[in-house]
Amino acid sequence: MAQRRSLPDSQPKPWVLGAAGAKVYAISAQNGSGELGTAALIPKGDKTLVEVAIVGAPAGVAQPTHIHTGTCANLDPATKYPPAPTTDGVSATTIDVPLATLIGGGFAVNVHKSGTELKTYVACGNLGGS
Ligand SMILES: [Cu+2]
Repeated sequence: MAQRRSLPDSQPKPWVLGAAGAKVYAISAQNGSGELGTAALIPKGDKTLVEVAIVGAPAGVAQPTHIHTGTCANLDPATKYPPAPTTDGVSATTIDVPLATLIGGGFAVNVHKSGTELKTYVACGNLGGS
């Protein structure tokens, strides 16, 4: 009988993509970073689990990850909601906002290069629309 194994914490967790009501949006590289991936939004009642999975992320660097108002092309620099930093390509945080708000209000999720290089955006994905 096959034994169930769990992936290491540093790996994206693909089973959330099948979670009931989950929405998944592409995250594209910015400023030549080569970092790209997905943002999965999983409804948790009045809250939402935000799972960011990025390939090409630098090992061991906590990359600040935020939900901002606007689009990737025109982002309000003020952070609207702050999920945990993406570290080794993964961020998973339940935030106190319903899914319908996140996908209905003109928001984008972005990833910054590092805590000391906040002004360099390395990846971004628009939320909503599909
Ligand atoms: Cu940000």
